[in-house]
Amino acid sequence: MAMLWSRISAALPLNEEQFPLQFNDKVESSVLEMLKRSRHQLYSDTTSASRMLNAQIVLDFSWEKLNTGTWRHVDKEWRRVYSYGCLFKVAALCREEPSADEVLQALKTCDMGLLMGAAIMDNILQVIVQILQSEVRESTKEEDESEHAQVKRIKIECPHVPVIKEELAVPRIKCPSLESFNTNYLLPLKPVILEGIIDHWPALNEHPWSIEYLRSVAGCRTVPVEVGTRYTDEEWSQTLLTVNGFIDRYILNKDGAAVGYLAQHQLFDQIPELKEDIRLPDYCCLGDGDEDDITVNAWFGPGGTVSPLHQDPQQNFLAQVMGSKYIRLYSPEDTDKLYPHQSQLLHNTSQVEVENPDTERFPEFAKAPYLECVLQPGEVLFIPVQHWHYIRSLELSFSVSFWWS
Ligand SMILES: O=C(O)CCC(=O)C(=O)O
Repeated sequence: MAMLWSRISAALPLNEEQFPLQFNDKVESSVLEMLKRSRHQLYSDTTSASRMLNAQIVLDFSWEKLNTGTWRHVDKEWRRVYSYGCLFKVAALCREEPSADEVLQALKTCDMGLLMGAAIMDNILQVIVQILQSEVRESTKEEDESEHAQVKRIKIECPHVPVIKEELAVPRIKCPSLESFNTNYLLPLKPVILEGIIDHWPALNEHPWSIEYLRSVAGCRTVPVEVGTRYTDEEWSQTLLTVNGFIDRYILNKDGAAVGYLAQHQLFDQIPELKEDIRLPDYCCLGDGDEDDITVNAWFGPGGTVSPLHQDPQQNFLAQVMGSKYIRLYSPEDTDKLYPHQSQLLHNTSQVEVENPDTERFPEFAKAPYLECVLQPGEVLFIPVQHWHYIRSLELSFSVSFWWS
């Protein structure tokens, strides 16, 4: 650990004068004063306790701002202040011979900054997180090896796998040309399974994604997790866990926990090692939007995870990397037979439990035509904009979806 601080400080500006602290007038002068004090402490001798105290004041103050009103209305300046607070806290934790526990705390602090803050100083938290991660990897190598032995013993689940009727099956096509995909599927907004278009992804080849691999690149990272069978349930909630914690609790189900789903759109920005293992499908270039506007989502969870029937405002390529999923698709033309929730928040979600519908409450549902499939690793489902989709994972599964326009 002795080298840790020298690696972190090498990523920081050389001196106080070169360390930027510019904010607009949304940030009160008392907060700016605290930030300046923390910056000064970074380059001078003082106690860890004093460094920690100042960093915590910055964090507590900005956390309050981040949690006031709706997220959309939180001023970005406060997210930047929060990131600075994280940076100063990491420095306080790592400056003097940190214990293994302090390094883990520092890693979690960086992740909180990456998730809740806004990028500062050329995304310095991302740089520091890589340094901390390599430190943690070194010190937990032995533990990882014993984990591997355990992972091999995971029981293969026997889910209820629906038999897909041929007349209802989503059509399949192998590596169509851009033009053929555009004419036959994108313009008429028809779902299709694209085969062979992600075979080159490192996630399926060089380092096939598996529990062991995810533990090795991201095990100690803190990520948001959804807890509960489906997001329409009363008991559904969100929490923060390390990827290792998520795997132990919800995949290996060590303590018999409820269903948890790592479903989020920030994972690939937060953990670049995973982003390098996937590629944007070429077909996204047929959209009008910019590449930067494509949202890439991760969906990692145990068998039995359900995404209730819902629709989204963009085109979607759902790429299956690990495990398989049962998927049903309904056209937006049949929305009136799908009984969307009345509330503004859930108006894009159907009230019907697709595989166990209440036929008395929702009599029209049985009349809605649909397509279905079991999506296997290496396959990509095109879900046209506004098409209703219901998804149940049949086993441990990792999918990546691309929302594009
Ligand atoms: O795979 C899932 O569970 C949900 C995917 C989804 O709804 C989406 O990509 O829009």
